[in-house]
Amino acid sequence: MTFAPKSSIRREQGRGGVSWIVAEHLSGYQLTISPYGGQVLSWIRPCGSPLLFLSKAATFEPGKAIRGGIPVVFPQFGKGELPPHGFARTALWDADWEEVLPNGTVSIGLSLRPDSLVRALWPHAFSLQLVVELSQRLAMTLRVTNEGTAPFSCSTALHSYFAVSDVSQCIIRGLSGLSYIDLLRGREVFREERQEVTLGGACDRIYRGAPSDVHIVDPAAMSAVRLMKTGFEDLVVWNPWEQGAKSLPDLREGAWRRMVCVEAGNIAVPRVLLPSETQESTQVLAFEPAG
Ligand code: TA6
Repeated sequence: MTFAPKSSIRREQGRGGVSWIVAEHLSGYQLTISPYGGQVLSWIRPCGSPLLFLSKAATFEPGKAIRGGIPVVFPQFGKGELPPHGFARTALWDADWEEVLPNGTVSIGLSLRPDSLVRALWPHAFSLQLVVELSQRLAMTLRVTNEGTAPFSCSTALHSYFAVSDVSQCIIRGLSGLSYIDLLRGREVFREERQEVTLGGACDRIYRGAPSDVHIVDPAAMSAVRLMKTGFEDLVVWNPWEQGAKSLPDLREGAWRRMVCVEAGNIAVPRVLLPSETQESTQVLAFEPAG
């Protein structure tokens, strides 16, 4: 008798007193999501290799962001009037569904609506929905709806931390010809001329009008992650490097070398949502062997 592999979903006691959603696709890809922050914490290949970086010094304390995985940035990117990267990544989201579809895809729906604390921070009626679907790919769709009677402006991003062997060897393909805002050079705007972008030091850039398809290549692992996006205009490339990492207590010494953030978002130009309008953005990640 042969046993056909099946997809599965279960709950596990996570850190910070939160119950984590742990899923495995019939192909062997695995995923962990925390309702705290609506955050994908891990995405693991069938062979057991993690494709996302999660800091071993990450704090799982209420009110603090988890360093790694794929934090959801809303309604603000970076520093500003709200906490850095907004409040979505430190809020407890509702898990609306956790199911295996007939084709074996694992589908998880999470949502966030403002509570009194959030309304005090940001007085706009909104709802966020994040749909995460695991097959041999990891698909994430973020929907922002203006539930109020007045327009509001917001930025969104999926702040993905990719695991790499050595960030100094990492190559990002697909950014050539784009203009980018360099946050380490006074937000000056430059043009990317390279077909293959490599990081030789700290990097914090918002590439504008990025294409729907980029590759994050890890030459040492002879592998790549393909990032496909729709409804996200920009891509941020970030690594703090050795000096910058020293100011991040939730990053162990030297760990900066094994991560690179490539973040799909609507950042350079925040989006204005009219009453009842929904903005839908999708990111699909796929592992690819890279010779
Ligand atoms: O991803 C770019 C960035 O805005 C950087 O400037 C850096 O601050 C990073 O996000 C991490 O931010 P966090 O608040 O998670 O430490």
